[in-house]
Amino acid sequence: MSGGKKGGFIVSSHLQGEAVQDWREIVTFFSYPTRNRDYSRWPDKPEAWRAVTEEYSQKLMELACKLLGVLSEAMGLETEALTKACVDMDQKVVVNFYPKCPQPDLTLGLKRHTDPGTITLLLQDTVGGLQATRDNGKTWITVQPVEGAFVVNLGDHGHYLSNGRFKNADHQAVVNSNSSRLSIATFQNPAPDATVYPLKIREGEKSVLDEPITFAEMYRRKMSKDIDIAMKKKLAKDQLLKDLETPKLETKPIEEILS
Ligand SMILES: O=C(O)CCC(=O)C(=O)O
Ligand SMILES: [Fe+2]
Repeated sequence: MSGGKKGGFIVSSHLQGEAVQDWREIVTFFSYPTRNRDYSRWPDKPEAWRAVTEEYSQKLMELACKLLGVLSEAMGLETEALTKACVDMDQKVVVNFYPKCPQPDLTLGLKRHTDPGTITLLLQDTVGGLQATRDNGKTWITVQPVEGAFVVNLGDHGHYLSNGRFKNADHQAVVNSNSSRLSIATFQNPAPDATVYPLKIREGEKSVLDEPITFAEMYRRKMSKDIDIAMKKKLAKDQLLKDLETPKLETKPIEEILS
C-alpha cells in the first residue's frame, strides 16, 4: 500500500519540511461516502478486517450523527441541523501506531493541532498519551484512557458552525520509552463543497467567520497556515544549528586585553 489522499500506510508526519517529524506510523482509509472506498488501499489481512472495519465505520457514523443531533438541539436548532450542514458526511479512519521512543522528550507522537472536521471519535488503548490544553499550550492535561470509551473531540468545522460555542479541542499525543501505543481516530467531516458558516449567531455575538467559505477552502487555509508555521520553525532550527557551529570569538574586557 502507499500513502496519499486515497489512504494507505504512512510513516510519520504529513507536512513537508518539518523540523521535527511525528513519532508515529499510520494506516488510513476513507469509509464514507461509500463511493470513496478504495478497497485496494485497505489492508487485505487479516481476512476479517474488511467486514469488521465496515461495521465499525457504520456504527461510528451512527454514533457521530447521534452526538451531532444532541449538539444541534443544544444550539436550539432542529436535530438534523449539523448533519445537514455537512451535506454528504465524509468519514476517514486513522489507525495511529506510536512505537516506543528511546528519547520521548525530544519529540511528540503527534504534534499539537486541532482536527479540521466536525466531530472526531477516538478509541485509545490503555497506555495513554493523548493530552489537551485550554491555555494555549502552557499546561497540558492527560486524557486518561477509559476502557471501552471514546474520546469525543469537536473539530474546526464544529467550532465554526456553533460560532465558537463548542471549542475545537487543542491536542497532541506524547510517546514514552516503555510501551508502544495504539489509537484509532474516526473523523467525520463535511463534504468538500459544504458551506462553513455559523448556523446560529446569538444576540450580541459576532460571527467567528467574516464570510461563508467551503470546507475545502477552510482546509486549504488551515494547511497553508500549518505549513507556514512548520517552515518558520525549520528556519529557526537551522539558524540555531548554524549559530552553534560558528566558533565564538572570545570576548574579554578591554582592560584585560590591554594589560
Ligand atoms: O493518538 C491520539 O491520542 C491522538 C490522535 C489524533 O489526535 C489524531 O489522529 O488526530
Ligand atoms: Fe487529532
